[in-house]
Amino acid sequence: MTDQTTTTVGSRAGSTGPARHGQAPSPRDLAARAPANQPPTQPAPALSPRRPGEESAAAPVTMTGAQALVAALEQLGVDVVFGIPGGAILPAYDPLFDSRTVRHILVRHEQGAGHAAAGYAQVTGRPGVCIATSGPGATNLVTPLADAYMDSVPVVAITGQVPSGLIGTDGFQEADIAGITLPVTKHNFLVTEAGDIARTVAEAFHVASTGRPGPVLVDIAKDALQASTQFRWPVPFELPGYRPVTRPHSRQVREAAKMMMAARRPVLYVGGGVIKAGASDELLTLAELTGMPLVTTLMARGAFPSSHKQNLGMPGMHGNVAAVGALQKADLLVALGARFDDRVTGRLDSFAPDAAVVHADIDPAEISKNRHAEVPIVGDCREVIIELIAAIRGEQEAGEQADLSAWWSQLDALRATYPLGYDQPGDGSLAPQYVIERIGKLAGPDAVYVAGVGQHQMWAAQFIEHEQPRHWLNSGGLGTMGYAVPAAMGAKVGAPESAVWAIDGDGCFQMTNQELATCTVEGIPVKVAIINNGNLGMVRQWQTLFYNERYSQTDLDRMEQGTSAGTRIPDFVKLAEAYGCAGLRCETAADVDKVIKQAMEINDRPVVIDFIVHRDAMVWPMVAAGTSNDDIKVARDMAPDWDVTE
Ligand SMILES: Cc1ncc(C[n+]2csc(CCOP(=O)(O)OP(=O)(O)O)c2C)c(N)n1
Ligand SMILES: [Mg+2]
Repeated sequence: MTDQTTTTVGSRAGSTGPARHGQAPSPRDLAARAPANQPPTQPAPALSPRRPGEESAAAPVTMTGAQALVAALEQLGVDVVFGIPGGAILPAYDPLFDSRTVRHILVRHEQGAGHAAAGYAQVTGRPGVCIATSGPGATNLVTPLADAYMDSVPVVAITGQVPSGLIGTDGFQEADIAGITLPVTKHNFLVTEAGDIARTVAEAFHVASTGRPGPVLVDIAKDALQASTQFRWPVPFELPGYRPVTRPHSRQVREAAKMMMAARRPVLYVGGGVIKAGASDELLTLAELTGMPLVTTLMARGAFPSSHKQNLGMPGMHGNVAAVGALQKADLLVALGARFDDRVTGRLDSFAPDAAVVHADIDPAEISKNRHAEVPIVGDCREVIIELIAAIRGEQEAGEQADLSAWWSQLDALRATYPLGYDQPGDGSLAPQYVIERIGKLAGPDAVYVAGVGQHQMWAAQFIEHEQPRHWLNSGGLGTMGYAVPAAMGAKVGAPESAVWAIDGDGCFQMTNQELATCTVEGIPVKVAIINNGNLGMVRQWQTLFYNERYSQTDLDRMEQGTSAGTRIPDFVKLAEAYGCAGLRCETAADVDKVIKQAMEINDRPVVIDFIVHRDAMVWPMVAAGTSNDDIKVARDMAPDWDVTE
């Protein structure tokens, strides 16, 4: 840095290069992306349409730091920000009031702003933006920032800070948010000079959206927002040392291609990085060229069509037997944008014991972090796959290609013997899996599905056919209850033409449902399916299996088991109506389709459906935490026979 007024506070190692998505759109695109409820507009006239980093700037314009912040957002093509004002950030809200291109959505809790920004980013590929005031406003952003960090989502958070003279004095509403978020942001900045604001915001967008995407926080002191400055655009970056590598090393790629052609039991282990890189088309080509089986992790659902015969499904703790078995029996894993998460590997020392590993990732820090890679490839997944395709074509022309038929018959036997399934409850109550399956069928592959965290999340990953990238959003890494409603709100703002379904738990829903008020007031007609089992189902499942059915603190309602007697607290239908949403309830299998269709017809306001489901349904298969994938159970005390034949 050339001056000390912008403090760069570091973070995630390694990383990265321009992502396919997430680049700031040209201001010319602004009119096309104006929010539905505002007329298309042009960016502020006096400013140059060039991107930051380009040579030569327009003549400087005198304005306040706050105006420079808003002008920078406009120049970066930001069409929406989610936030709540307060003392320290108030100067920024004044020029924001005048912006013709940046729509501000007033949320009800800053956590909602953060998840909404992430939901927006996940469906559009562009950074999502959230704004909060200093102190408690900023600390309310910590959870969504940590969430976005774990799932590599480009989010830019802008927070007001107390005036620079008060920093360090325990001033009113002072919190060291740069310090607090240091471990959960890709990068963050503290800005104390008006003249640094525009450049820092441009840098934040660049860092958030290039290389391995992630959240970036810009904390701006109130006096910097109020001071006068000269605004120029574009502004050159000052990011020494930040040069993400996107082009893979060709020798590594050739080596990987050779191994792929020689392997007898290869598996493509596909992670969320493939979606971030926009590499789904290339992945399809690679898969069909090689005929290899593939698995798509929780974060990669939709990276490759679920309906494609080469897709074995989801691996991991609640993955299906064929997908988990494929990894365990493989002689080669080709990991693409995946990070060998413990929920996928199970006990690491018994994970895929016979496999050599090719690991391609844009973040060098991921490679060999959990599992040694025989062939490490640092690069953007799309570029890696394109080069792999070329190298494999070369190998194939030279006559190289192992016969995978024995491998496929082994996997097909597992697939046929242990398909995903569920039991209908004996007491006539609704099976939660059935509800989710029907939503997936009726809403179809063009809808965007956003899950909360718990059993319903796993069933939504399992029983909805995920056919397209950026149509499945969930909190994979952090497992944040409360993610679904605000993330669905952000997704609907980013993709207004798509139906957006939040599949939420009754526990999760109670953490952030106040954003339904935002959805109603702002005209964001999301659909929320509450899978209401009356309890913290996933925790209860562990109590059933590992704590002798001692249900300590997991019941949420006051309903009597197996009856409709008792009190619904809260009554979600009444709650929905109180928020101005349509509120529906469904308690029987016979009504499921009818109620879903009814919800699909309502598009002038948000809809909430309270699906009353069986309270004891369990997610299967399951690899118990800390155990080996080899010990997967398909039902309680029931292990698969790995040696089945067709
Ligand atoms: C913020 C937060 N607190 C606690 C947990 C631990 N936890 C994981 S799943 C779960 C239960 C979720 O209940 P619900 O939303 O009703 O979903 P269900 O499992 O019943 O489908 C809990 C408490 C968490 N993941 N996140
Ligand atoms: Mg529940």
